[in-house]
Amino acid sequence: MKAGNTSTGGAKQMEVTAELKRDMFWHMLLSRRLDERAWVLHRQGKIAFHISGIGQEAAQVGAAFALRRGEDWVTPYYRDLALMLCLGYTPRDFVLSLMGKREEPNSGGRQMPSHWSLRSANAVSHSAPVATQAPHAAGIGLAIKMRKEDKVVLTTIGEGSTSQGEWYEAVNWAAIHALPVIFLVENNQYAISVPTDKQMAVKSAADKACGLGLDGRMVDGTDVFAVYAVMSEVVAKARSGGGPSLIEARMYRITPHSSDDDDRSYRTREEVEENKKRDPILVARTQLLESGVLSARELEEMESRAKAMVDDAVAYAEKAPYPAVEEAAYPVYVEEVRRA
Ligand SMILES: Cc1ncc(C[n+]2csc(CCOP(=O)(O)OP(=O)(O)O)c2C)c(N)n1
Repeated sequence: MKAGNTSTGGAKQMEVTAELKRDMFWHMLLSRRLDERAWVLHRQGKIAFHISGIGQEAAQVGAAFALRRGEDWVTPYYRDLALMLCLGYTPRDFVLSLMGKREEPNSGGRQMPSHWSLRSANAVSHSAPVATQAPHAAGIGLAIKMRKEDKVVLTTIGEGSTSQGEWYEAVNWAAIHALPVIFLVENNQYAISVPTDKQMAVKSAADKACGLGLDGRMVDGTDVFAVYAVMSEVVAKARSGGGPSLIEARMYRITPHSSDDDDRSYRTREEVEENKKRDPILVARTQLLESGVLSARELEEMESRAKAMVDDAVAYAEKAPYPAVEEAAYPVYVEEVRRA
């Protein structure tokens, strides 16, 4: 993946080459095919739980590509599979974590799946209470500023969770101290069963920025290139001491909230079908095919490569060992403490 290696922050990132576009699309597609397989694994009874990022790939890939991988920091949220794949998380890592296997990088099989952590990408795992990743990002941003490092922090969240006190505290703190933090709200229009207009009185989560003293921007979260352009700008601004930004990328949650939710009880099939017309994979694929950046043959090759990687990840994870019972408390409690 080229994001971390080739992106430099600032104007250069705005030049989106054909290769970069194909690379972004590849990560979106891989994420989608993996995510779809997770649903199948759940229905086969092979995993206990899945929370999906289907429909949110454009926002996540556009954001990830604006970062320097391994230098910048990320405090993500549970739907960020595509974001994590861009930062170096592998399909094997994902399926291992779905199955709670020992080798998975989030927590060695202790965390819920999709509570991402990847040391090589400075990606920090979050807790299950929503919005707790936002104060972590503000804290990391403060450390970066105090150490005068050339880094930024990206933190993501669903729009419903921007109702939480922790989120306001984090944004307020980052704004006061002009910290290099990007608050990306992935507005998929539902918080479980609660639609956006029952969650906030403003039209967009980005409008909350004016009350807290930072820049707020809205972007079409189904258009990966639009998200990349906006993210590149605000990342460059944060890197050069211009302070935090609040971005709302709007899309639609195409799947139910999780594998344990029946969304037929609160939204119609017609609504879902209508919104699928702006499925970000469809939007990007159409753009790339029509502009000649991607040929039908290249697309087919990408599809078979993605399928092979997903098959490999499942076969690998199925054979991988679970953590041993004796290791359950480690590394939360180190040996010495447990013995004491
Ligand atoms: C503090 C807290 N309250 C409630 C929950 C239960 N919960 C988990 S996800 C979720 C919905 C969050 O919606 P949103 O922030 O819009 O993100 P989305 O899931 O739609 O991506 C809720 C209420 C929780 N995990 N933490």
